Amino acid sequence: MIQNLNDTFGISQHVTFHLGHNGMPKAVIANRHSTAEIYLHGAHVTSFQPQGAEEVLWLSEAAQFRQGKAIRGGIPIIWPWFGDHPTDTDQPAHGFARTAEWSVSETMALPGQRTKISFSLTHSAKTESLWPHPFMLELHVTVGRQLQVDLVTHNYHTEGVNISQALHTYFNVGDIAQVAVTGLSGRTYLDKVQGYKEFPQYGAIPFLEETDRVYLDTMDECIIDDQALKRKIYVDKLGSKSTVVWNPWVDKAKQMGDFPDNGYETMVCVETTNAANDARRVPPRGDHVLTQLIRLG
Ligand code: TA6
Repeated sequence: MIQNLNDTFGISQHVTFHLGHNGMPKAVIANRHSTAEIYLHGAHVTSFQPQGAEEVLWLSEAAQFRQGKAIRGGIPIIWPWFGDHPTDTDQPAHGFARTAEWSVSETMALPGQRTKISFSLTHSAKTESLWPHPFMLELHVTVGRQLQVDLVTHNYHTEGVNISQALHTYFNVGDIAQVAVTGLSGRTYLDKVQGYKEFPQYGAIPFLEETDRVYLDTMDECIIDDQALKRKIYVDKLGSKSTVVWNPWVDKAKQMGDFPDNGYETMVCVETTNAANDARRVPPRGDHVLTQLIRLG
């Protein structure tokens, strides 16, 4: 399989394919700007590292790379529902895209020595059993000094379909006690930790306890100000009016088997979403694009 992937999609100075953790296939992007890694399992970006910089994404040391399990960290693709299934509690939280086996559909060397790789997931009997709608999902990952991730929903149905989704990105930080997220001041958020009560956001978001918030009506760029690593991570977006900010903190970290007990100290999630009142209706035979843009300041 790896040889076939390299023969078909490999591009020297840009893309090669390898067996990663637990023998799972992954694409390795290496160009003059950055390196990145994407597993075909879940079309899951697990690393993005601009040349000369620290790793930008957080990946759990206890992540389980196996069928049916989402990789903990990186950029999980949450689709076609965010959070618990709207009606059926037996369904997996955060949908099925992140545990599905995707296919590589295209690789390209772009002008300016950037690299683009695309993955696709098409409806099947298995997906129909979970979600009775014909679709094709694409993930485009463009690696330059900036990382651009586009999640494209193609509705193959003759009727519209409702989705909620996220690019659920885990960012690597030096010390959560010295991190603040800015860009959401003046917005309203639903606080999952307090039964989804609504609160206004004044100023920067500090991390002093479990933090799990859905910010509403925001097209804002967020900035992760990391004093310990002396850097800022800029998280911009398109096709989204909601942003989730999450840190599990001590107790929740302990409850997750694929998350080190102290892992909360070096990560924060800033998620580009269509969640809560920002769920989207994709028109018949229509598309919706959710884009996240990540760069260092
Ligand atoms: O995006 C935040 C959140 O919804 C949290 O409530 C927590 O459940 C997190 O996602 C991780 O969910 P997971 O299913 O990946 O363990």
